[in-house]
Amino acid sequence: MPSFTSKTFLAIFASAASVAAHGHVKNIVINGASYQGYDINVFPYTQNPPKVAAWTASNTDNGFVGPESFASPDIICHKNSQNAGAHAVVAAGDKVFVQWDTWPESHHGPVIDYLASCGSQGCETVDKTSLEFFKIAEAGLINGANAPGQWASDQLIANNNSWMIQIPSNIAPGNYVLRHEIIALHSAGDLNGAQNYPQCFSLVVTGSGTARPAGVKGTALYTASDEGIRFNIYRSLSSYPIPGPKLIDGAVPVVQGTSAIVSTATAITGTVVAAPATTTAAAAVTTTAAPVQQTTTQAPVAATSTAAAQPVATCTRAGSNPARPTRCSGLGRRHARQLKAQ
Ligand SMILES: [Cu+2]
Repeated sequence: MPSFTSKTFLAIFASAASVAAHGHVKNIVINGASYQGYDINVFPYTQNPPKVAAWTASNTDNGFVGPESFASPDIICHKNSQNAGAHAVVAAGDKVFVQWDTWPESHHGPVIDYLASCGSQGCETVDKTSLEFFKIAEAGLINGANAPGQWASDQLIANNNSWMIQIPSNIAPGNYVLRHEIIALHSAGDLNGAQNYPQCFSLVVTGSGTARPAGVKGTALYTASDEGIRFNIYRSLSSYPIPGPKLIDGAVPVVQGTSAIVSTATAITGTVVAAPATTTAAAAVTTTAAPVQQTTTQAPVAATSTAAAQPVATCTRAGSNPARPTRCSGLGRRHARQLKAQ
């Protein structure tokens, strides 16, 4: 029987970890109806994946877009992203609860949300490079007393890897892309060390709002030298300048909470006209006090509201600063470079 070397073990561990590394949005919940996200572990390998409200992406390692790509279309809705084949409907003023499958504790940083109008043609066919994003919510440093601080990402983890977004009630009805993003700052003290994890969803917003805020192209949201992009978190902090354009008038303060799933909804295909979401099969009725249950057909994750099993093992920690991850499995050159630099 061949001996099981530590090298073999590491290889196995690394490949297993690369699957689970970082995260992606598994579903969004609107008024109790859960819409499936872009399942990056399955859809890229599926002949005819379902049309969902989430935009596609090619980051099958659950990796990130770095500052060197801020001028590339990859920053808009993640790597090689293509239009969602369908959309969800939400009324202005309503909430969209975004559920990630996991998030590593070490990857501290802000959580930022944008909308961009797709115009009357709808978001299924819009050219993503023409989208102009305006910021509807942002959260960054919560408490910086003890490095590396408490961040919006930590709040997201504590909230069952989820984030509550409220669509401002003044937004004019129409077709919009929701761009939800975590920026991980654990390496951001180095130039090009920040890691952006954008996730996009196509929405039809209903209501009687009239605001059509101006926005900026995705490729103009950030630069590598922005104060909040090149930023060292391993020190005592009193503030953090959240990057990107200013919040729009009417942006709603971020209040976190949960949104119980009472049904599973199928995203709507076809253009423009706002129809009420058709919901099916009230699969798992939960009360608002109960932990949110996963109702998609993916591997059932028994969600717990405690922070007991947060995935921190995707990045091994080493070096003089134990809080500083030096290696994230499955992630290419940046993490490799860091390892070398240690
Ligand atoms: Cu990482």
